[in-house]
Amino acid sequence: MDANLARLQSVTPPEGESFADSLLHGLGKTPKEIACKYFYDEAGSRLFDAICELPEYYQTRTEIALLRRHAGEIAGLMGPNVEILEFGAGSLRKVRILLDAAHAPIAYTPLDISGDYLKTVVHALAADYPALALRPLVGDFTRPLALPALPDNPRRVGFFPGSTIGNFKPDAAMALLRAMRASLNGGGLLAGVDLVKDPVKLHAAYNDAAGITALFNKNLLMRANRELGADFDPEGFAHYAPYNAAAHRIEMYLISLRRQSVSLCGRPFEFAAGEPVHTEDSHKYTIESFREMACRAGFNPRAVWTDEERLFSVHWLESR
Ligand code: AVJ
Repeated sequence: MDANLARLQSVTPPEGESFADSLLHGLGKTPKEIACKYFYDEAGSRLFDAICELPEYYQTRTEIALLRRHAGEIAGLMGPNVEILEFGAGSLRKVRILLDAAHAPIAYTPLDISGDYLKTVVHALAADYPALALRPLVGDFTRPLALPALPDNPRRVGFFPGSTIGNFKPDAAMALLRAMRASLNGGGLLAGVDLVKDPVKLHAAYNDAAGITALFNKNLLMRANRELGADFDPEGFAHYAPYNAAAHRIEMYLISLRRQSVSLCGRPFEFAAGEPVHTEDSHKYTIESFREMACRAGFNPRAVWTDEERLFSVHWLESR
């Protein structure tokens, strides 16, 4: 047991909607949908880590290079003795860059929806940063959060990398930024945002040659089979991820390849041949359009960093 590592704490109210509720609701709708947050059970989190290593998926390596290149400046903007609160912490890889550059950070609070995965990855971090108080939280950052206070109430800064913001429609994204601002008690937010670009490059990033994104998408069905005893045939669905240029977003679907019936929680669900199930949106922004949205959410956008090809952006937003 690492002395600096607190026990995994749940911050999502237990009466909340479950995967089963959400799936029954989403598959009962026309058109059918599954909420993208359910990608991230332990298997899905690992598949996502594999996506981040793909040659076509430029996002992760571009963002990491930006964080490394500007770590000193970022640390200066964050200031000393902070608590870093990460929304959707995943593999905990990127925060190391911040922790190494930050001036005497006091605490790191990773929040993730996959408690199993968080539990596994947080130990290595605890061993590498013995002076840091680690407060792993399992929860859903789209719901109201009851964040536990830390002993000395350090200044809090938010970290929201990976363009996770892109999963939300613009109105919801704005509301989410607002809610994050409220949970930061006046502290700033460092956010990573994928940019609009050549649609061919965007398309390739979500339709990789190795088929990992297809497996990631189909993990929703596998997860329903594992956790809820559903009988989805993953071969009976195709991964389909077109770029909707007018809406500036990648849209992901699972398309039923034949007419089929699937049993879920004792109820039959019919799929027509060719019927889509919407599983994810991944919105792309320009630097300006993101800064405008951040303004409307009550932030003052300050520094912004991008790469030579303008593939990805990292934004420092101050609370107003
Ligand atoms: C983690 C939500 C940012 O939208 O690019 C990767 C998830 N989906 N490939 C993204 C994802 C398909 C990813 N985000």
